[in-house]
Amino acid sequence: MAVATICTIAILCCPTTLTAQDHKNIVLILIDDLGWSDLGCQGSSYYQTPHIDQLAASGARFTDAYAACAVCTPTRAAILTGKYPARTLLTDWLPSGRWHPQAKLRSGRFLRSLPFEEVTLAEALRAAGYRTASVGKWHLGSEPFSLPQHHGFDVNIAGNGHGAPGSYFFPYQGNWKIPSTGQRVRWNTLPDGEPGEYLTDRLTDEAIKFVEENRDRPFFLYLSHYGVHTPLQAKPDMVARYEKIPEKQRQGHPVYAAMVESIDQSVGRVLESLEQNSLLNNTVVIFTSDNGGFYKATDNAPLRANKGAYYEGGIRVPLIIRWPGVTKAGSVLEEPVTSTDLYPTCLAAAGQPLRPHQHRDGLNLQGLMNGRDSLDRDALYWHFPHYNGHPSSVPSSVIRRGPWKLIETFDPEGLELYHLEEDLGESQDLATDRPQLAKELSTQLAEWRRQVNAQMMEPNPDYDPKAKLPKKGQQKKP
Ligand SMILES: [Ca+2]
Repeated sequence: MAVATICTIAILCCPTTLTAQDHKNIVLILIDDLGWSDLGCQGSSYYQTPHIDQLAASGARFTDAYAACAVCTPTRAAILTGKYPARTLLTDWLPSGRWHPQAKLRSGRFLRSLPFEEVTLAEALRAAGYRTASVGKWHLGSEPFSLPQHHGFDVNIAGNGHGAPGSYFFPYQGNWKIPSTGQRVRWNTLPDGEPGEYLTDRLTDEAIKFVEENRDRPFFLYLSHYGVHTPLQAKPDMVARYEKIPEKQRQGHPVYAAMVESIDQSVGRVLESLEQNSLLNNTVVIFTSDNGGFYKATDNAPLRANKGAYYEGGIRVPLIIRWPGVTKAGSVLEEPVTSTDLYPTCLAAAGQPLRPHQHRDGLNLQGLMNGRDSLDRDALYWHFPHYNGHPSSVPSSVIRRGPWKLIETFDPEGLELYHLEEDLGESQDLATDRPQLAKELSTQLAEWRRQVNAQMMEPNPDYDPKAKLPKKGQQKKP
C-alpha cells in the first residue's frame, strides 16, 4: 500500500490529530461483584491475584473507593455518565421486575435503559478521536436501541441486556426466569466460540485483539468482565486447588476463587499485551468492581454484609489506577472516591477538557493521585428506593461525610450512624448516642435528594403486613 494511502486512511480513521504519544490510551477493567476483600493487595491470603497485586504495586490503590450502587446497572451507568444513579433514574438493576408486590412501599420510579441524552464516556472519547470498545457485560439496556454501539462504542463484544452469562463455557447459553412473570428466556452471551472455551479467557482474547489492532491510535477499552458474577463456574483444574484448602481456611467458595484467579490471569495477559505492543507507559489502566461480593460466593469481612446491602460490604470496592507519570508506584490513597469520578479522570487522561455538565457528580482524581490536591467534596451519597433479595438489603439512602456514615432506611424507617475510621465493620450504631449529628446528616441527605430529584418510595395500597417478603429466587408473579 502506498504511503500516501496509509496516511489518508489514518486521517480518515482519526478525525482529530490525536496520536497515541500525546494522549493516553485507557483500559478500564470492571469486574462484576468482586468483593473489597477479594484480592491479595486488599489483604486476602486465600484468593490468588498476583497480577492485580502487581498492578497495585505499580500504581495507586484506593482504600475507600465506592461503587455508586450496591447492585450492577446503576454503578455501570454512573461510570459511563459521571452522574449519581438517583440523578439518572437508573437506581436498580435491569430488568429487576417487581420484587415485593405486597411490601409496605412501592419502588421509586426508575428507567430501564441508559437515556440517549447522556453523553457517555465512550461518546466523549470517540469524539476526541479514540477508538472505543466494550468487551463483556453491558446491562444498561438491550436490543434494538440501547446496546454499547448506541452509546459510543465502535465495538461491542458480548454486551447485551443480561446481567450474567448463560454459561461461562461455550456454548454460552442459558435460561433465565423473568422475576415478575416466571417466564423463561433463553439467551446467548456470545454466539460463536470453541468447545470448552471459558468466557473470561475469551473476553481477554478479544480485548488483546482490540489492543493489537489499535496500537497506533488512541483507544478506550472497556473490559467489563462477566466474572465473577453467578453462575459460579470455573475451570476444573483451578477449582481443584482451592478445594484442597480446608473449609475453615477458605474465604469463599472454591469455584468463586477460581473465577477470581481467571480474572487475575486476564489482567496479567492484558498488561503483557500492552507491554509487548510498547503501550504500557502510554496507557492508563483502571481496575475496579461494580458492587460488593455476593453472600454465597465470598466473605466480605472485615466489612459488614454483602452485595445489595448499604453497609460497606455492599458498596466499598477495590480500585486501582496505574497512570504512568501521575501515580506513584505502590501508593495507597484513603480519600473516599466513587464510580462517578472515573469519567472526568479518563477525560483528563485523554488530554480532553472536562465536561462538568455531564459528569456532574464526578471529580478528576489526577491531582489527588500525584499528591497535588485533595478532593473538593463534602460528602458521598447513595439512594436505593427499592427492595431486593440480597441479605441485609433494605431500601435506603446513605451519606458518607468524612469518617461518618449515616444510613436512612425506609422500611423499616430508621437512622443508623457509624464512625468508619473507628468501626469499619459498622458494629456500633451511634445514632442514639449522637442524635444531633444524625439529624444534621439526615437533613444534608434529604437536601441532596431534593437537588438530584431523587424518586421516593410511596405507600403500597396492596400492602399485606402478613405477607412474607420472598427470598432471592422465590419472588412471585404480582
Ligand atoms: Ca454486579
